[in-house]
Amino acid sequence: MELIEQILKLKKEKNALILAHYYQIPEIQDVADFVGDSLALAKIGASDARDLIVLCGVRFMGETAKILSKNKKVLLPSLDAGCPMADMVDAKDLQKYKQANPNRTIVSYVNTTAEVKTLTDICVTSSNALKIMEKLEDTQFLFLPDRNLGTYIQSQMPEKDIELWPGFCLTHQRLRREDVVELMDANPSAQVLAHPECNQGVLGLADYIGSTKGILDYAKNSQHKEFIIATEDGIMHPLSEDNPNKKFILASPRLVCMNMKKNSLQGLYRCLLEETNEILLDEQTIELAKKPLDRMLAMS
Ligand code: CIZ
Ligand code: SF4
Repeated sequence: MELIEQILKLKKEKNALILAHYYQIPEIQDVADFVGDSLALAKIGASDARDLIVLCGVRFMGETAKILSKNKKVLLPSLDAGCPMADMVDAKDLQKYKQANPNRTIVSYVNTTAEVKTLTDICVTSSNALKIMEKLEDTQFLFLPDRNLGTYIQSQMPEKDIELWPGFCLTHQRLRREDVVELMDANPSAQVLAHPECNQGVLGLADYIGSTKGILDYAKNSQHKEFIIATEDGIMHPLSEDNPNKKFILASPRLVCMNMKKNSLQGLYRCLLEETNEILLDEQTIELAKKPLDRMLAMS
């Protein structure tokens, strides 16, 4: 309790903005000014007047916020909170791919490093990927890094030629189809809500497939009362807060992202106090990485 009060006091003194992703621990979500997905957080970071931002999430989210707010100070409570999926694309490999395939439009999921964004034509998130790719007139794409989200997009747009980078989210990949089948048998009236980063076996069982925000909106608007949730454990907190009379069952106790969970209240306090762990990117990287993000924002 004392720690929470100290964080709130410091935040006020420093006029800081605390942003938290839905996959953060409940205590961090509760102390934040805004909780959202990576894109919503980056947009709020850019439009808010405060110029000190503490982003409680993983590194690519901090980088995205910095790219969209280059004159602000963006801090990450744990600088080593990376995203193994983002790290599955090496910028040099992507550069080679582009040289060999100059006609393919490079579509990058926001879960990529700033360096990879500099080599990207347009960024997408799990909530706007399909809508944006349907609007593009291009016919040949490389989608990276998530092959699960990419396969889902391919299935919805069979007329387009989409090559997939072989990346995946370690956390969502741990969920097996059998885990979901077992819970469906035990909870026959529950609907299955799945994130597109889950594997195809799991997605084939889903009543709804969507981003974190998509899952939250679906659960709120649904007449159903029970749901099996196939995404990272942090989302259980806003789901139960928003819907006290509905039941949510996490599809597996293994759905915990170790990187998202590197942030703690103590780490947040220290980061705010010492203003350490700043996200620093050079001007050229910011300028080039901003282009595909701006293109996405203009189209969504
Ligand atoms: O973009 C995000 O915030 C991620 C990683 C997941 C989602 O579905 O919102
Ligand atoms: Fe990366 Fe998956 Fe963790 Fe999200 S949940 S930060 S995609 S490893």
